[in-house]
Amino acid sequence: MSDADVDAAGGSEETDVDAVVIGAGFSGLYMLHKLREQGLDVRVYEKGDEVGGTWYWNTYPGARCDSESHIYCFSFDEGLHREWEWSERYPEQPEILDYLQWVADRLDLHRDIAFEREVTSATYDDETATWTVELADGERVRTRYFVTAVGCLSEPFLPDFDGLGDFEGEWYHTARWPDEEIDFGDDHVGVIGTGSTGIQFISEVGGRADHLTVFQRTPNYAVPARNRPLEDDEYEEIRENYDDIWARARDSRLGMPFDHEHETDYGLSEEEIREVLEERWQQGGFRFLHSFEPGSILSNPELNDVVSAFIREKIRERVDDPETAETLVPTDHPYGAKRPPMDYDDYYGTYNRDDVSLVDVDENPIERVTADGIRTTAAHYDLDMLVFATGFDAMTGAILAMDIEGKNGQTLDEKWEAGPRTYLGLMTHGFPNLFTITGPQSPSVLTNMPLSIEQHVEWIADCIAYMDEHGYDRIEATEDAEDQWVQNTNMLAENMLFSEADSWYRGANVPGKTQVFTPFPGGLDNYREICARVARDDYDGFELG
Ligand code: N01
Repeated sequence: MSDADVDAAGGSEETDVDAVVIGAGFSGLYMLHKLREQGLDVRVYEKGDEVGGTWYWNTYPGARCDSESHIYCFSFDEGLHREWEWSERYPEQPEILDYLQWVADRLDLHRDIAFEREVTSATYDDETATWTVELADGERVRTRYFVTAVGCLSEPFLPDFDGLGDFEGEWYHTARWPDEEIDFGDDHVGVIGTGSTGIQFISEVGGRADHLTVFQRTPNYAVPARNRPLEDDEYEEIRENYDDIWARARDSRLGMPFDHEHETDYGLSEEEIREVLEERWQQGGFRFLHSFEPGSILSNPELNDVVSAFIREKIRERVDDPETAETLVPTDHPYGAKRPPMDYDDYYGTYNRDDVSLVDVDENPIERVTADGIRTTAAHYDLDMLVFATGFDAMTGAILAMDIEGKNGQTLDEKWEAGPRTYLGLMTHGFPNLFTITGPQSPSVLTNMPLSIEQHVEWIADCIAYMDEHGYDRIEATEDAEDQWVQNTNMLAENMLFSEADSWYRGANVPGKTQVFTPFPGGLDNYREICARVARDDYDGFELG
């Protein structure tokens, strides 16, 4: 379809392809496969030296996925999910990476992916309706369709602590963990951050280091994951029921096929609610968040009060020292207003060890990093190694790390200055032919990611097929449709409890970032319907030409 001749090894020649896709994680791999099947000439650029995305970068000890393994995979190809067999209820990072490499091999994807290539900018030309994408090494590629598949949590956030440059020991961010095995044995290790990552890391490394000091600013509500090996017969049953499992997952709020046996909390006494919670606590994982009618824990403050109090009691029961327990008990935000972390390995029990200690840096903030540790307003902590589990510039960070210039010289940075503006999280007005997989204002991080990704990829591929069929060469979200979508997303979020936490969902973790709730909180099931209707109505809300 194109006159392209792209030199995979690089070069400065300007070349043409039908589609450029940035990133080779779940999203980029499927997008490549799908568009290639439709006969397009596709080029994927990937910063890393292998496929994997999130699971390529996040190799820190304890890294594991909170979605259950049998649904944390592609559903589009029966062969893929029938042949692969997950070993545990929740997949560990190396297993997911193996899976994605296996998928890439099976679908022969590597040949269209250029590795260790970083896209630095992309500029739209309205005359030709093409994008010129530029790489760090100077290569320029001209493409009709420009698709970002860069993930929602891929731009690491490192707080700007004074003195980090003076630190004489080793330090790491969890999302840029080194390849070589780190021996914590004789070290006094300090870890900053108690989000999902920190909780996994602390549970795993507590007891492996000479001493682990945890610097916690905000306590979190960790719910037991109840991980375990998947038995052969259990896996056989999953395989036999895959069609039903996927159908139920697609038709659910979270993209997870959990039953709602306790449909509603309406009319239940507090004691009855607690009975349900206890049962779900034993089941573990996201099934706990799903104890009642979808979304109700996140929108009903009275119910949430009971749930939050229930978890607080569980924390107090597990931690021996009452003062440590109180420091670990969250009181500043309701459960679920921040992304709920999972506890894989007795996270709270870790604090009962003599070689693990907790420092409350909300009460006594970190003043600076020194040559040999961390100084808070109350004390100095001697440390040989620092680990930053401090999260990401989420949702927009990785997209805005590239200089993207749309129509009339407007940059995406300028356009999103007061927060991202998109239509369906898929496109943004003023930037024709630019598609964002799991972009801001799509369900993404509030759902089981692979299913959300598949829906986006399929929608984009169908849209491109439609354009080809009708002879269109450009598509752009209208300003009206975008305004309505942003308003709709904000309104849904305001009716939930999300505003009661300073979370990365709202950009609150990055100093100076505009705070606005970014994912679409209306559920994957509803979102799928909306997108399908838009496509059925000849791409209602988009201008095609
Ligand atoms: O990052 P986070 P994460 N001084 O932003 C603290 C996904 N994920 O990497 O809460 C002191 O949640 C910060 O404190 P506070 C998942 O969606 C998935 O843990 O801002 N502390 C917080 O404790 C998850 O939600 C999986 O007060 C500072 C921590 O650093 C998302 O990734 C596994 C600080 C950051 O927590 C992000 O999780 C892991 C400072 N200056 C992650 N700055 C699985 O599915 C930040 N902090 C398994």
